[in-house]
Amino acid sequence: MVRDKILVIGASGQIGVELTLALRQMYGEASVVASDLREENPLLKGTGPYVSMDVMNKEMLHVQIIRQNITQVYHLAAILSATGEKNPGLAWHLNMQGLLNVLEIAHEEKLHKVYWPSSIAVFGPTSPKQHCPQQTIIEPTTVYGISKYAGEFWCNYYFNRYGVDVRSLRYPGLISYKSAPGGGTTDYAIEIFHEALEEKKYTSFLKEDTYLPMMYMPDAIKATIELMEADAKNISVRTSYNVSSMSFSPKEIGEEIRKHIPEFTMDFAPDYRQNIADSWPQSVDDSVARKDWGWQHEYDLERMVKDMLGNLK
Ligand code: NAD
Ligand code: AKB
Repeated sequence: MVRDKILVIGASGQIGVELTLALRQMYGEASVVASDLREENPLLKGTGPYVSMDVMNKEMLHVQIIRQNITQVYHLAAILSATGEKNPGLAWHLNMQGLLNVLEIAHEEKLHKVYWPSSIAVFGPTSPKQHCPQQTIIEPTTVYGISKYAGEFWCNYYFNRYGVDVRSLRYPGLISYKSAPGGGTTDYAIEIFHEALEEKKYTSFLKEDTYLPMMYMPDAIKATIELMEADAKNISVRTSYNVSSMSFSPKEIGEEIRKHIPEFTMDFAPDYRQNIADSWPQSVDDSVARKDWGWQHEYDLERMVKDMLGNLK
């Protein structure tokens, strides 16, 4: 059996840091090359190889993949929903061209597998709000959502046309404490912990009753690795899988935090991100992922809040 060598693109980001560390535990430090446009995240230093790289530079990406004998790529570099609305052209350019560069090289170099995350942002105001199904009306209204939906179909295209084994998850908003979030609409659910511990109060940029699908990072890493380890014959979705674990509103997470920090108070000052949140479903149905490759989450709101506060303290 050929030993896999992995390249993580966007390794210094919120997901990249934790995914790189998890992959290094599984495959060995030297077998996972971290790369990013920005400097190496301090948590990655000394844990394995790092290269500074721009995914938009296709030649450099190609050279690195050949030079390092890469067989799998996890492509995480993207501009997220809130930042994307500030510069739609740039978000479209990075989110699309970066993915096309990876898919084209994966095809040319016959890479074993590619991972690329999509998002619940593919759904729009016309999608069902509750238990949004795997297949449904999908009319995204943010540039981020449009780029993710188009990306899903590029993945499907490269799988069907060239046999590139590319796999994908539609992550909900991800909550974590190791690495800072990168400009999403769901970032309030991370900021709230830091402010609760430091200031004992938080002003949410989303209204108190805005429910969104969310997931704790350990579950997101578990889902990613389980999908990538699954037998190819069990992968029936080559666009991107819905995955879900919890759904809550700013008010609900505030109340859960107050169980641990009784003096914590919240107020609400919705900004431009409210429109983005209002366009997304409140919960998603991930029964296809559960049936195909046995997906099961571990963290609900209560367990996640306890773990976040314990680690941030
Ligand atoms: P992030 O912004 O924290 O990290 C992205 C990383 O990509 C950053 O370190 C950035 O420096 C790097 N990057 C940007 N441009 C680059 C380029 N041209 N070349 C190389 N690296 C570049 O984002 P994240 O939250 O870790 O998200 C990773 C992926 O997961 C993205 O595709 C995102 O859309 C998706 N996703 C994230 C969430 C979430 O809640 N975090 C939810 C759904 C989907
Ligand atoms: C964002 O809010 O942009 C991300 C996402 C749900 O894709 N967290």
